[in-house]
Amino acid sequence: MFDQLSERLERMMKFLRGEVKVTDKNMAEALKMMRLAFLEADVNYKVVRDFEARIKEKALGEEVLRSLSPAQQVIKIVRDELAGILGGQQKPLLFSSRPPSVIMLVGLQGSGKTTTCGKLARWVAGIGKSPLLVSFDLKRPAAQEQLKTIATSLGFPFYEMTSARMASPKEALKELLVHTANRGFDPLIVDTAGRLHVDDELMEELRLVRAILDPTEVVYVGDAMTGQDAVRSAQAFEEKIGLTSVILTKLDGDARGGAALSIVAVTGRPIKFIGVGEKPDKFEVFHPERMASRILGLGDILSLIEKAQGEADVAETEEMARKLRKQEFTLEDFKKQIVQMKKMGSLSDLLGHLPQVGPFKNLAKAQVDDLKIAHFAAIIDSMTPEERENPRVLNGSRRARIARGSGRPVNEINQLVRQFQEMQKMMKRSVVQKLLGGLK
Ligand SMILES: Nc1nc2c(ncn2[C@@H]2O[C@H](COP(=O)(O)OP(=O)(O)O)[C@@H](O)[C@H]2O)c(=O)[nH]1
Ligand SMILES: [Mg+2]
Repeated sequence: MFDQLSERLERMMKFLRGEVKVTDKNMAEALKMMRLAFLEADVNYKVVRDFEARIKEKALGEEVLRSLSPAQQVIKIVRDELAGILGGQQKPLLFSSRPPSVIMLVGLQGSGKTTTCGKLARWVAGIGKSPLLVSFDLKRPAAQEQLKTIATSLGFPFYEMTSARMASPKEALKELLVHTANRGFDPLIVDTAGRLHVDDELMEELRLVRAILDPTEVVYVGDAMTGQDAVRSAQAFEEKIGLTSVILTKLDGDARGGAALSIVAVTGRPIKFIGVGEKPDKFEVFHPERMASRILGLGDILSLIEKAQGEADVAETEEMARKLRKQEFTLEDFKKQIVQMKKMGSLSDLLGHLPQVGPFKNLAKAQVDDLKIAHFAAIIDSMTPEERENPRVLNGSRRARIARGSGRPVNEINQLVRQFQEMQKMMKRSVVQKLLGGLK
């Protein structure tokens, strides 16, 4: 996610870390690096200009200049300001105190509305709600089918809306609300038609649906890959029908970050979720602060742990974090981790949350598959407790014995040990230690 932007900002931070004092001159240099990074990432120029002004003002303030590690202070300022332009505090999805809540998704064609309806239904079901799905995309017959298929495959009810019914839209919409309320569904998730461009007919249609359904949330679904185009069309939707929040999709692709970093400032609406893949579970609550850390290459350990908490043992995860911090992480722990990772989803997914430095970058691309995890576990099982504690004792004859015991070739054992050592080495780096230090 936002690889190029991250790389450039990391370079800027490295530059700052190398400076003993913060001066007008090196700040100007750092700000220039930052400005270029943002402009290249297609961030709205006004957003960049304001951002730069705020950083400059704070970074050259008294407190920073007098502090012991000015560069660190500046990095913290950059991180906080970045979190600020991403929206500050996480804003939760709103529900009506008088159910059903109505969540209406709008946006251009192909932005991911229909897919997101399914993802959102799955997410609200996860917090104990009973969603009902309906589509107002009546022009394209395939649109109804698409949402119905998604609803059915996820096991959620789908309400069939037809053009015939919509001939008298007021009645049709009221009927829908009664149906929803009587059966105890909450929320009603509403898919709508999209166009390639914003046009009056579409806006008219959406305004009508909006006026009658009185949605709790009108969510703009924007394709992050389209950068400033997504921001401009969000602005048009905001002006013509009014929005309450934003979901950005396709952040798994090579989106440069421009949409995410501009849309909140331009529309004044918070990003509540992001789509990070086509599958229904590729959906995350959007946390501005964590995203800021992630972009700056400081890693998003909190999201990682949250994800782990959903699927694994909390105490164990905390224990792992403690061991990593104290550098007591052994091969036995490594095994527990990879088995746990298997439970949590693909390794590359997970590693995307970690600091994008050193060996992790390669590991993330490595796509360790289930079979390989099983093999690694078998190898570690064939080791003695001493070997697991301290892989340095693994000489040739020990490796040969482990190979026989696990039924895996020696080169695979070498590979495992090498990966483990790389991980250990990387854990010793100060930036990771600092992050882990933030965890109790
Ligand atoms: N990679 C990726 N693809 C997505 C994401 N969200 C939606 N898509 C894909 O984008 C395409 C258009 O999605 P669709 O929901 O039909 O868009 P709609 O026209 O706005 O309803 C489909 O191929 C989806 O699978 C996402 O977060 N990541
Ligand atoms: Mg659609």
